[in-house]
Amino acid sequence: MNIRSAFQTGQPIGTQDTFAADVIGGLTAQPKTLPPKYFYDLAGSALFERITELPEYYPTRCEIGILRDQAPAMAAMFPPGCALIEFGSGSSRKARILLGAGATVAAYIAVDISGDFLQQDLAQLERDLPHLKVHPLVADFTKPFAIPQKLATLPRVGFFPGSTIGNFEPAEAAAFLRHAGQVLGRGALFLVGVDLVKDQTVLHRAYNDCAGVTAQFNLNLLARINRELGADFDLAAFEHRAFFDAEQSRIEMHLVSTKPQQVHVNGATIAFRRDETIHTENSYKYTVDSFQTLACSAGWSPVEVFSDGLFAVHALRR
Ligand code: SAH
Ligand code: AVI
Repeated sequence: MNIRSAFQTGQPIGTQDTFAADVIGGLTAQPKTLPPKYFYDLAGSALFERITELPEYYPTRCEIGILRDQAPAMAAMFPPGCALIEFGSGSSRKARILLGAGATVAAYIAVDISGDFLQQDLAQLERDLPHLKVHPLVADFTKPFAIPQKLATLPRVGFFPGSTIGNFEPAEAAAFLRHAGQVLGRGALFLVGVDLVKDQTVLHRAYNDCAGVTAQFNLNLLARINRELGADFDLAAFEHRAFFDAEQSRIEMHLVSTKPQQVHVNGATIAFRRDETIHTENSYKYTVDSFQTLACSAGWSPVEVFSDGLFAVHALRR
């Protein structure tokens, strides 16, 4: 199968009108916010990949280590001939480890909002694993999306690595887990990668790297708004700020206006005070217990936890 011919949109992921409405809605709110899903255009996805290589950003290395050690035990839980559905697949690097671990996986469905980036690595995956049906799906994973009919009868296993679940507020995370339960079906296995609460210095460094790549990733959101909505953000007049809020157990990421200024976005004028921020992302950190409690509240039962003490991959059953 040619994966380009299979490349589909699972549902409308939002037009430029939706993007504009979300941006204006966020920038006219108090405090100002922007939805983190808009980080991931082609440039943003490439910057995220660079983040995963940074010495300070431990989550990717930790999760890959856990997957390399434990993939055979995880794969032993897969029903034969299943479809592996990854939510927010990015480069699909972690799915490759699971797909190579011996289970008879019939199909890999890679769901991601970053359509241009999604296409890049899957052709190679299909060449490497010719028995596997590879199906990219450009969709917002928080909304219903259509599984291709020819794969619809396969038993499903869900995969949600990267601690992307940490980018939701806890109530949104529970809603997402319920929604994923509907997508995956009764009795399904779900592997969810979750970053653990840890030493605050380690957390702080992971989001304030010396090379400034996380700052570029954060600022790319404004660059994207300039590119796609014809806005006039002066990127030199905004600074990256990230800190750990222990009470809420989350890293907060902001863009700080370094001076009083006005920005024009899609016909709206947005005023910034000096030091006023746009809250661009939360990255919640969980303990094993606090995540299991959340999963149980959303209809999932914990069956196993694979952890190196810094990061945890939870196996859940619906
Ligand atoms: N799974 C990969 C990538 C994690 S980065 C890993 O573990 O390394 C988060 C990924 O989720 C990005 O590829 C981003 O494009 C995607 N994403 C973020 N919000 C999304 C949404 N609402 N719907 C679909 N994909 C989303
Ligand atoms: C994708 N997500 C889990 C990353 C995180 O750690 O919250 C995104 C990221 N933001 C800054 N660095 C990485």
